[in-house]
Parts: sequence; structure tokens; C-alpha cells
Amino acid sequence: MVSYIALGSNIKDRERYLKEAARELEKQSKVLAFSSLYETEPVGYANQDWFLNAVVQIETKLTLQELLSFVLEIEQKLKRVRTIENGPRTIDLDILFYEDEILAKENLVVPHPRLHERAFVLVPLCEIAPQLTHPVVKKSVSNILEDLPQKEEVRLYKKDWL
Ligand code: PH2
Ligand code: MG
Ligand code: MG
Repeated sequence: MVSYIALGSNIKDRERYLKEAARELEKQSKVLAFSSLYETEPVGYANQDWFLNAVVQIETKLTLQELLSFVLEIEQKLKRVRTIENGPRTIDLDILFYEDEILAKENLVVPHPRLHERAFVLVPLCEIAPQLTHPVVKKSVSNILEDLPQKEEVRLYKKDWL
């Protein structure tokens, strides 16, 4: 199954957390493509450091629920502590898409319910899969990005990092 996962970190050492998370993902999946790293303005809760964000495309045999357990395990392993909602974190791994499945459960909503309004997800996603169609919004991710009314700042930070 093909899935897209967003990675984000805003606690030092941000790049190391993203790399370690991606290496952990590789233990149960194959990374088919990865975006550049982007430095991005915090959204939702302003009083925190800027993030590094990226998106990876993976091929996995895990079911969607298994993939969720797996990414939560990686977050725990990298010492994510959940305090403030949308607040600082060592690592955040969000499942964006899983094939073109649509799922809305209490513990998991796929496609990710906010991806279509976040430039920090859409810019890296468009770098690796611009023509991907969002199965709920029914537009390509590049059109969704183009049509975003307001975008937080997203700056290219580093191309080859994995
Ligand atoms: N993640 C959030 C909330 N705000 N802002 C940026 N720039 N990058 C993120 O990854 C991010 C955020 C909740 O997960
Ligand atoms: Mg998130
Ligand atoms: Mg998350």
C-alpha cells in the first residue's frame, strides 16, 4: 500500500529527529520518495519556534491501523511529550493519505483533516506528488495549494537530507 506521511519537529535537534523518524519508518516500509526539508512558520500556536517539515511517500504492507500504531510508537521512541495542543514537539508523524482510503474514526481521520489548509504540508507534498488527487476534496494537491487563500511562510531549508 502506498501512503504519504508528514514529518514535523520544532525542538532541537530538528533535523536529527526527522532523520531518525524516517529511518524508523524504513524498518516497516520502503521510502519511495522524500521531499526537501522546509523551515516553516508555526501554525495554530504562534509562541513557539519555527518547524522543519517534510513529507515522505512509503510503500508498506501494514494496514492503516497498524501504520497508525507504528507511527505512534516512533513518536514515543523519539520522546514526544504531548502538552500544549499544536505546541512544541520533538517529532510529529501524521498519516496524510493511505491509498485513496477515506476513514473517520475517533482515533484516526484519513486523509488528514487539515492537510488541505496547511502550506507546511502541501508545499513538500507537491514537490513529490503534485498530481495526487485528494479523495475528499477531489482536487489535485497542487490545485489545493494554488487555491489556498492564505499561506504561512514556508522556506526551502535543505534538499538532500535522507
Ligand atoms: N504542526 C502542528 C501545528 N502547527 N506548524 C508548522 N509550521 N509545522 C507543523 O508541523 C505544525 C504546525 C500540529 O501538528
Ligand atoms: Mg500534526
Ligand atoms: Mg500528529
